Amino acid sequence: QEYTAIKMKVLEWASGVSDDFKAALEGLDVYMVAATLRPETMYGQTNCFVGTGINYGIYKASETEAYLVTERAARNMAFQGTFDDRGKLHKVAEVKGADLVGTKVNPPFGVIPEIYIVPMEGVLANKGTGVVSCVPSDSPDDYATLMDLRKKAEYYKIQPEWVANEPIPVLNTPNYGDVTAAALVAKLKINSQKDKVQLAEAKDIAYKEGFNFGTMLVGDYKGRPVQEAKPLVRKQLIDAGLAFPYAEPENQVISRSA
Ligand code: ZZB
Repeated sequence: QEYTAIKMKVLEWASGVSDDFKAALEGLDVYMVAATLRPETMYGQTNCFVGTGINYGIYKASETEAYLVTERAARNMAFQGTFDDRGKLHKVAEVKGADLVGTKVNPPFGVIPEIYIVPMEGVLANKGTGVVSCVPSDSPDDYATLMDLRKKAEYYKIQPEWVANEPIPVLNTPNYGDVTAAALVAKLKINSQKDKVQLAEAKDIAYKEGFNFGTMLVGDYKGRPVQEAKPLVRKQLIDAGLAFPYAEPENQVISRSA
């Protein structure tokens, strides 16, 4: 499975992280790295998800940069030549997902330049990087999760203003309009992120409709079919140093709804 790893620069840590943690990161630009199959939707990021019970590490990529991902992902990256010191892990700090909630990051190509880290229940520790970009316009899981977070901010230990961004129209599909995920969540009567079966179906439809019939509404490839724009936006992100290819070995591939 070939993902695009998206580098979200940390602008401000949540109040949950310790002073020792911050001290360990002195002099480094830290990026939370999300694995996505849909680089063309990055304009529509409203948040970024972590699993509250997942352990993350911060690994040096170069003298000046470090990436926040699961150890499993860092190991894959090391072998894929992502880090200057190929094949080696240099962990500078570790942190629990719960302590990252409220951190502010910059999403590459995002229409909204500063977004907050919030919790998602279904984030898998053994898939991608354990960091997930939230695109509620085109991912039904993300849309349903965002609605849950808004309804129960206190329960999820978040500030309401962290989830105040509305979904941003990124692409049009002839059958579901400019905010495909919202239309599908309504159509399949999905009430929350716990409605796994309907969400799996909605995701399947959203992928197919977006890829086969979608037209871009924003960015340099506005007006072009998603099928054409997808590799072009991916290349733009990579050329700008905001993303890199990340592959998941065959035996590690897991589907979100599995
Ligand atoms: C942004 C995005 C925008 C995504 C979209 C999807 C969609 P899949 O489909 O199951 O093979 N993801 C990545 N890592 C994890 C994880 N550890 N736990 C849970 N979810 C994860 O998985 C690929 C997608 O699952 C990734 O692409 C990511 O969300 C999420 F408009 O990134 B995506 C219809 C889907 N649309």
